[in-house]
Amino acid sequence: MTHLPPKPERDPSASPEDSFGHVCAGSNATPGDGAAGDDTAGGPIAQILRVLRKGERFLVCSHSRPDGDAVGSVLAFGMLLEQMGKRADLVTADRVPVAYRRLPGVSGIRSALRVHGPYDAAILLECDGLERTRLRGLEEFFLINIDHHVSGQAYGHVNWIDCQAASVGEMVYRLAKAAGVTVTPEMAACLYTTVLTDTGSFSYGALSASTFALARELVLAGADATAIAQEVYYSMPLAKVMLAGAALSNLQREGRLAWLWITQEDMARTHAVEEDCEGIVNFALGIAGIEAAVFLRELPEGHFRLSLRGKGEVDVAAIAERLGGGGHVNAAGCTLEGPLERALAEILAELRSAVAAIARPD
Ligand SMILES: [Mn+2]
Repeated sequence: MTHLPPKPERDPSASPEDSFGHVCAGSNATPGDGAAGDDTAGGPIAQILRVLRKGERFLVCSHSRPDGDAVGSVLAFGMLLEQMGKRADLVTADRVPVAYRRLPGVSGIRSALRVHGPYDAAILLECDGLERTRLRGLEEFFLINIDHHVSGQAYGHVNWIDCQAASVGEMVYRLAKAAGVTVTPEMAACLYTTVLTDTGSFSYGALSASTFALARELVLAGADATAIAQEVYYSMPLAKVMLAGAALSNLQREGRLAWLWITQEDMARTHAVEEDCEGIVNFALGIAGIEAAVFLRELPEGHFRLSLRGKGEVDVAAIAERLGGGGHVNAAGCTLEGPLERALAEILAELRSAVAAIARPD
């Protein structure tokens, strides 16, 4: 008989999972051109700095179910504004997940579903649309949209979308440098967290030599890489590990595909909350010979939330978009109708044909 963990006091609606946005479709700058075009006089960095310098009060938001990039970039943006002598209100719809609750300044992030106030602009970090925030009332503000998802849309009054950025935090770092503010150890810790988590500990995403150069600069600026990794990866609630066990007991493999799932009953039995589901899909993806993996989580109303992952050969963002979701090429999500057998049949049909289309090595 296993002793179950006490029910954690956490907001069950908070989860960082698959809060992706995705096409470098609409930026005021050339999409995906990295640092080259963004820093020019007419580029988005200059446009954003003009708005920030002119205004006094700003609202800084990110997507619902905030992940490491959302939390870290919101906090760092707040610090940037503070150094510029501005006032900043930091708001996300859901509470900050446990893994990020020890970041500097985190108590400054307010959880709300409606925003309202005398703001000179609202800054939206890593949202491919206003609805990603799950915040009401944003429409009335001057909107600054900063995103790195391939599905990024130019819905703001100023749009800076750079799909080459490893995290939105990297973009905030570039903005801070352009603004001439000091990257304090606190800001560096927040920004390092964005890079660490959005690259899966430097293992995927828009990973390049410049990602490691950025990590180096942030460590030089005072980010404690060991402490941050300990907090993010080695401080899991027991319920999360118990939930992973439940999911692993449902693990299935078929050729280069693997999948696993959890039900509402599993969630209840392990006392898990939504954010505990984050990362479970990686157990399936981590199997040798697997090209794509999916994790299905039963929602209270009987639908299934899917986390799709690929190792590079399968574009899971394209599959997720066909099914009404979205994401990155290697990491995406969507929601399908239940029951489990129906959702599985739907996603496996897509994945089987995607895997069949991969050229087999000789
Ligand atoms: Mn991100």
